[in-house]
Amino acid sequence: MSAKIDIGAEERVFVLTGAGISAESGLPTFRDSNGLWSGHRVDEVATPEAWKKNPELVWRFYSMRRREAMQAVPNPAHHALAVLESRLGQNFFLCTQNVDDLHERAGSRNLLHMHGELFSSRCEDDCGEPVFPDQNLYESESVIPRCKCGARLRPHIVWFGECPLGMDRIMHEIDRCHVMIVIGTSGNVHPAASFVHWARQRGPWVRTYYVGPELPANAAAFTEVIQGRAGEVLPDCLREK
Ligand code: BV8
Ligand code: ZN
Repeated sequence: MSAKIDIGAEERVFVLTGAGISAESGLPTFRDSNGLWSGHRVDEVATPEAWKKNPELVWRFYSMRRREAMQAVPNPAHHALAVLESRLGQNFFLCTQNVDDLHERAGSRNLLHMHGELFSSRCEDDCGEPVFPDQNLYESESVIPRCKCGARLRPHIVWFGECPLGMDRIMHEIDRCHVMIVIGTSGNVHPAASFVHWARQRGPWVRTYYVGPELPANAAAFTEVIQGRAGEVLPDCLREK
């Protein structure tokens, strides 16, 4: 039986998830592949410079990730968070670093993708055309889609060096939470890795938990670390008293 995360009836919960929560759904994490995503280095496929240099390679990479994510299904950790949300209602907020749609498919609703979404695309020039849902695969130069303005369409992903999405909402939710639960993230990528510090700075009454099989880089900042694979330990941790 894993440790319990007790949540009071009126307490607000902020959850941050990373690639680790999707690991048991078969989606590779960044670290497990030694910093390589299917043979590609981050700076070859996940930066604005990579896009300028080789948009075809970037679209091949994200098309492969779309294909993988379409074949994946939510695991018990995703479902446990959706159950917690149904229990807490508006006192629950989920921020994910992940770009897959497994949280939505498990039923999570009050959710923010701070690093963008795999199944959305947008104009590379931000000409005003809206971000739109897009499940298509673009695997060669000739099929790279164009915006109405003539510019190329790009994945709606926050690359390294780009500004994360929803930071105002995230800061607001950190400022009012009583409990922060961080799941499956190595704590190497900022600003997400700082959220636990921002929460702790508010005062000793804020309780912070980490759930994952290895200690994250920011482990010392957590009130408690619950070691284990999220799909195995999270349902028990969050089970109602
Ligand atoms: C920004 C979309 C300014 C792409 C991603 C030096 C110091 C501090 C910061 C920087 C610095 N140098 C550069 C920076 C900035 C940079 C950064 O942090 N770089 C790092 C590498 C040093 N950050 C940025 O550029 C960000 N932008 O800073 O803008 C700003 C700041 C504040 C306010 C306004 C503006 C933008 C970063 C976003 C990049 N895009 N994703 C895509 O997915 O294709 S990041 C991407 O990699 C993921 O989204 C994720 O965030 C990250 C991988 O991290 P994790 O999710 O933690 O995954 P990882 O593989 O590392 O770890 C997996 C974990 O799961 C492990 O701990 C493992 O133990 C655990 N696990 C494994 N199995 C399980 C499990 N856990 C539970 N259950 C299991 N079964
Ligand atoms: Zn455009």
